[in-house]
Amino acid sequence: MAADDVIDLNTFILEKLPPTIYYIPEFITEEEEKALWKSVYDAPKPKWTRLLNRRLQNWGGLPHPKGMIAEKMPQWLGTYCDKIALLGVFQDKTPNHVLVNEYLPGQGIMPHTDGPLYYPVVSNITLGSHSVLDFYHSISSDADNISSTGDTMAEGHQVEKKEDGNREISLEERYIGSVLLEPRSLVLTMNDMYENYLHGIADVKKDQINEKMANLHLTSAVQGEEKDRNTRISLTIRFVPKVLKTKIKLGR
Ligand SMILES: O=C(O)CCC(=O)C(=O)O
Repeated sequence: MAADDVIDLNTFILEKLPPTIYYIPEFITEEEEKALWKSVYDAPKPKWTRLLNRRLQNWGGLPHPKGMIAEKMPQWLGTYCDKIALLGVFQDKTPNHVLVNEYLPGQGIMPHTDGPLYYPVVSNITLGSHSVLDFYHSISSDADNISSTGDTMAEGHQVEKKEDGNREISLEERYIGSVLLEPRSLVLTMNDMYENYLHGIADVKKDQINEKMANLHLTSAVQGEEKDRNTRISLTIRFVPKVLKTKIKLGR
């Protein structure tokens, strides 16, 4: 998508999933993708946080219930915060927080909701490899993992008690569909889909393209095809409304 192209979001809405998800292919150019990739790997080593199953970088500050102490967004990310702000999905706000996730083949993120620290819209740019974002019904907010990293949920088989009985509902049964994330694409998740559904990425090394992927018409993939995953970088771009005005004072 050229920098001055006007994006009509209606063209990119995914009708097969609950409202509202937009999938915009080729949101950035190959040159932009290369430059972003280089900036991620040029970041100082201490910028990386290593989790059990992936690494991440946090830009813009650390979101906290009492408010985020904002840090200046570097220009290489600020450009995309501005570009996404122009889509209007954050109303008059400009995203002020970016999480960079690195996934090697076989790494994923446990199903989770993004929780109340963020304005309820999330945008994700994909670099490098494709991946598959899966969505699940959430049946109880107590049992959901309200975390911005998707890592506090116990690994393994996840089941929850149904409120009206004893039967447990497995994650598999709560699965509603997926979005194939191709390199350079942007996905926007908001409304019911943000508030009431979990999203996650399976820790697999390849994906079988299938009819549960709600955006196949907007991708180059063919049903039945098997795609190997390579290293993927995602930029999760959000707006944190509660920012502390006071700066931390060092010394006297
Ligand atoms: O990598 C992605 O596209 C999803 C990342 C995510 O869900 C998160 O950072 O909370």
